[in-house]
Amino acid sequence: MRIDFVTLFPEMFEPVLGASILGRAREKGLFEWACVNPRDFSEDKHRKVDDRPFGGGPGMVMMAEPLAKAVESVGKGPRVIFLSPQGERFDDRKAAELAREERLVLVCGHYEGVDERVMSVFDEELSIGDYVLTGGELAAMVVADAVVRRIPGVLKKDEAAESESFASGLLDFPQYTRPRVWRGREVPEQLFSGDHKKIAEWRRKAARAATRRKRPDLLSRA
Ligand code: 4HQ
Repeated sequence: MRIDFVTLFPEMFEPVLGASILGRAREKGLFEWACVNPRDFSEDKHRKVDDRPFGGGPGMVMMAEPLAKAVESVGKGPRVIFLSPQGERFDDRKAAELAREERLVLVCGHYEGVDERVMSVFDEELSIGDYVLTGGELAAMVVADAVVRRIPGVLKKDEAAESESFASGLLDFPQYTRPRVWRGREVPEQLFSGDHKKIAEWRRKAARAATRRKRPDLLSRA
C-alpha cells in the first residue's frame, strides 16, 4: 500500500511511521508513504495557505486552491479521505475495508478548518473520535497505523493473534508474565495447568467478563 499525506507539517510523520511495525512494513516493501505540502502549491510570494474567514470571526481558514492542487498532484485513482471531527467514525471495520486499497490519500486540515468548497475534492470524511485536535496529522497517522497493520504480511504470526480479538467483538483476555506473584497478587492458576483446552476456556470467559465490565456496548452490538 502507498499512502500520501497532504499536510502543512510533514516533519511530524517520520518519527511515528519510521518506528516499530510501520517502520518494518516499509523496509519489507509492504508500505510506502510520502507527504505533499499545500504550501508548495501556494501562488502567494509568502507561500500563504490560510486567510481570514469571510463574515469575520476568530482564527484562520485553509484556502481552497493550495489544498486542492496538493491533492490533485497525487493523481487520479486513490480514495481521498479528509480527517475531521465531522466525519464518519473510524473503527476496526473501516480499517479492514481501507486495508484492501492499493493507495490512499489522507488530508490533514489545520487552523479553524478548510474552505467548505474544497470538500468537493475529497471522497469521504473520517473522524477518529469526538475531541478537537490541533490538526489532522495525528488522526491521519492513527488511521494509517490501524490500516497498515491489517495488510497481509505486516504482522508476524505471534503479533497477528493478538489483533484477532477485536474482530471477534470482544476485548483481549488479560495477560500475565513473570513474576508469578507481584506485590502479593497472583497470576490465575488456570494458566499453569498445562491443559490448553482449560486455558483457552479461561481466556474466553475472562475476555467476556472484561468486555461486560469495561465495554458493555460491544456486547450488545455483537
Ligand atoms: N481535527 N478526527 C481540526 C480533528 C480530527 C478528529 C482534524 C481538528 C481537522 C481542522 N480529525 N482539523 N477528531 O479533531 O479527525
